[in-house]
Amino acid sequence: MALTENQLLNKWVEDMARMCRPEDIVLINGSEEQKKKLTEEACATGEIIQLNQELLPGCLYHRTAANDVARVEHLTFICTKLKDDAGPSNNWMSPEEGYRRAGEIFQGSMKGRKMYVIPFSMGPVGSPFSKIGVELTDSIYVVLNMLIMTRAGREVMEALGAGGEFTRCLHSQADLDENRRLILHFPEDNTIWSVGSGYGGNVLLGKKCLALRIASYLARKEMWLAEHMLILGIEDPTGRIDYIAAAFPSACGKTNLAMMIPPEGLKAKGYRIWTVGDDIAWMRIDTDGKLWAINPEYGFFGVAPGTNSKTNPSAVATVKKNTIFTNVVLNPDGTVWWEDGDGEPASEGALDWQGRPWKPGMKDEKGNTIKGAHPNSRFTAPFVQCPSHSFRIEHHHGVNISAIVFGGRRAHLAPLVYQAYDWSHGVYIGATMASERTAAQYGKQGEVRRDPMAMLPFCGYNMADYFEHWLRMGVRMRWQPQIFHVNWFRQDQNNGYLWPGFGENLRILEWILARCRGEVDARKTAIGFVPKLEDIDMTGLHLPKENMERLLEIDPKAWEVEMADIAEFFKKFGNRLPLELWAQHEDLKRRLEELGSGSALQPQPF
Ligand code: GTP
Ligand code: SPV
Ligand code: MN
Repeated sequence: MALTENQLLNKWVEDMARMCRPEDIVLINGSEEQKKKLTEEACATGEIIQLNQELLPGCLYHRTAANDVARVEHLTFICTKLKDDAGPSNNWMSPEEGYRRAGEIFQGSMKGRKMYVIPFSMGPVGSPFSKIGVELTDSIYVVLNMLIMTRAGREVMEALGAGGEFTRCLHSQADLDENRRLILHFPEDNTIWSVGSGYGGNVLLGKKCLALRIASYLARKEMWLAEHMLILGIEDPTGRIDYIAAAFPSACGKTNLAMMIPPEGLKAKGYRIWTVGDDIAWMRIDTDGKLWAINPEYGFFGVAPGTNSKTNPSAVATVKKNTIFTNVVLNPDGTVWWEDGDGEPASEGALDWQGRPWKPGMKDEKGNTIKGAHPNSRFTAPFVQCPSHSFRIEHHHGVNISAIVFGGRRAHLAPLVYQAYDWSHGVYIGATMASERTAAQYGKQGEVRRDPMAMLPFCGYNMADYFEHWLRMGVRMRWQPQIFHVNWFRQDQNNGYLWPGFGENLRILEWILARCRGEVDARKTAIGFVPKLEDIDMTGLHLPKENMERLLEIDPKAWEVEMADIAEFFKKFGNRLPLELWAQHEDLKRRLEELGSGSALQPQPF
């Protein structure tokens, strides 16, 4: 009997199975029954460990290979016919070479294993925003994660029908050898091939591979935006909800901001926060000329370390059931722990993320503390389990975006918040973003690198064209969102954070929304509009005034260095870079020179 009624799909599954040679092919239907059976199978082989079902009902535990704990940007490629179409910020391979090299690794890679066929929808099934993908994988861990992260199974098969289009996503963990690991995207063929990894963003192909790299390519063709952004709504006591979309690089605070709880001091104002998404936003201009956004995902794949009842109580509540924990500490009673989490790990019998006996305070030969959880350990949890989840997740048109916020980790330079003068200036601010590298990807941790719109690792085509696309989108909107830049991570001379972050960030969002509504004045500075100190509500937060001054300081000398680095970055794109961005660059340079010629370090009106 045919696998599905979609002949194109059947033929592709057949072709891929001929290459990978699985012992069986299983169609995922999304039923509880099938999920239970797969879980039991994975528990029997040890691939997955069932956690304490009394304390953590429905929760599972998994460890990835020690050499496979984050995205591998150096092994991630955009395979377009022309190298220039991938652009200078992406790794490129020709489609022929990509299929040939990965094909050799896929050859027989599923022998003795099953191939699971997962039909999934990014976005509500049937929404005009949504895209359907089908992932073939030999990993039950991937199946169970995809069942949380996406809408998957029968309902999607029905929406796909006999003749529907879908993104072909092929994954095999093969032998998990990093020398035989490749994450390949063929945007011109609507195809993704990922082999040799079992970790998150490399293998949950609906997420970064489809919903960002392939989707960004489609979005340019179809005149919309696919972005590495959280979406949250802020409801005031009158019931008005304003929505913000924010792009921060990996492990820079999207999940935390999306789930924030108003701080004690602002409680009296009666705000309510609605979480719409924590990682990806798909945005379209609707017939009203406004920008509307959906979250194409259906779950959270969040960073575990640092998550606790103080920093992110919503996340703590979200992961109490039906959650998969990856690379955290396993306690002997079948509970889990991670650094800067709640409570203490077991003093006896705990195992670290590699399955080795572990105790808090353990040191390696060099005297460095051994972490129990990997810094990029994660939880996978259903969206609707978040106490602040928005009912709008099911709306086919999503939510109207009032403000777009860019941000990153900058120990120095970038002030706590500033606002772009207009859309083009905002695009320049996004295009010139930079942040310190985190554990979410391989590479030197802490190094500042340019990460435009937090999309450096996720843009499926030439980023010069991507900037042009952003500029054009602005022209097409009748109501453009205001654009802002934030930095929660500015440090003092002792490397301490100057700003408390987390829930306190609402104070800054409050200013942002007040600016959007034109309710509050600001100081015009060289880099954009900066708040007047008295316009940030500090009720209940005892932060020295000097801190706030430092947080909003603009140092012309440091900006001079930054400008040179931005120019170097822009030059990589040659004459494909929109002239408008060079014009913005020259304008900023001139404004900074004017500021620099004064003696004060404080921003001056001009
Ligand atoms: P990805 O899932 O990798 O895209 O990351 P993300 O942007 O969702 O990052 P997340 O919210 O998970 O935060 C990553 C780390 O930053 C966690 O360890 C947080 O505790 C920490 N963090 C988040 N928000 C803040 C903040 O406002 N201030 C400070 N100091 N740390 C924060
Ligand atoms: C990120 O790295 O930005 C993530 C986690 O959100 S992953 O899905 O692994 O890409
Ligand atoms: Mn992310």
